[in-house]
Amino acid sequence: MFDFNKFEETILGCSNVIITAHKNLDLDAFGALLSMYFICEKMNKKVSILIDDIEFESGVEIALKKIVNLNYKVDIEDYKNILNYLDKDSLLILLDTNKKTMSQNEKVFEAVKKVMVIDHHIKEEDYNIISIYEYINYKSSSTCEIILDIIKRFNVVIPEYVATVMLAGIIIDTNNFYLKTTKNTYYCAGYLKELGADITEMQYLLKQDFNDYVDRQKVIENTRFINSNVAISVGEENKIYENEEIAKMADSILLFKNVEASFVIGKLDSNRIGISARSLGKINVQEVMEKLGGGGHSTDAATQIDSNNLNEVKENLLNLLKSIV
Ligand SMILES: [Mn+2]
Repeated sequence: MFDFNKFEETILGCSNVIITAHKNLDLDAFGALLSMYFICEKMNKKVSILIDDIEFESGVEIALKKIVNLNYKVDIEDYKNILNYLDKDSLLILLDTNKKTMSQNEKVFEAVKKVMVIDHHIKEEDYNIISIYEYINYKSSSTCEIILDIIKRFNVVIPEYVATVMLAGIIIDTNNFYLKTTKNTYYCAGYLKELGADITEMQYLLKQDFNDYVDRQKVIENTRFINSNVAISVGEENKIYENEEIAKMADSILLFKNVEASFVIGKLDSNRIGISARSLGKINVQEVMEKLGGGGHSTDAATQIDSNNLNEVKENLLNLLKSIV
């Protein structure tokens, strides 16, 4: 359970708040940053958002421009400027990741003494953040859903456009309310509508890039099936994929008829291959990923392998699956 008292006490007990999230911001991370900003403001804290990204995903870019046009006074700073804001009682809130190395700038962890983490990703064994308070729940659909519970609890009024961004974040992270969606997720969506989320504005945030879509379809087109219910897709030989792209393709393939589990293999860089695995629950994909050096949860797992040989990785996976399914 989220400890609202501890959360409030931690915010009230610091001199100022710096909020940050993972690199390559997505709409869940950005919605979380913005909404947490307004929560801290409501608690009368000086608050700034740390963003070091230079390029932005198209939805995030649109949202960034929009908050400037709407004249929302949100203080966004890069790492260099943030250093001027820090003292021994500053609080850093890390959102939508629980890894320092994945954060906007991991150096900030050396510059602050107090850290809070709010996230919905699996906490791995090498977790190394010493925090005053952390809430990391992989069962939550999104960081925006966790933060919306804080908004409800403290009756925070967020600007309408922030509600729009948060709703887009929930939609992205649940793949349109398919994944990790609970009663509370729908309730949050309804509450965001009440706060003024605009569906037309949201569509602009969720628009896909045509070429990315075509690239994903190419991989999906090459899906092969084992026992007709396990799908395996392999990325193109000379293409490097973002981790999230591989994960999204595995999410998409799980939606097809008969598919109980999906595995997508793709190059993450010249000598690293990633596998994302998804399951509806009957097949434990965590067991499979663990045998390949990875981890996760029974319905949502992944691994990374030092290799540049897609075929070999696929064969290893196939062999493993033959003994399981
Ligand atoms: Mn997220």
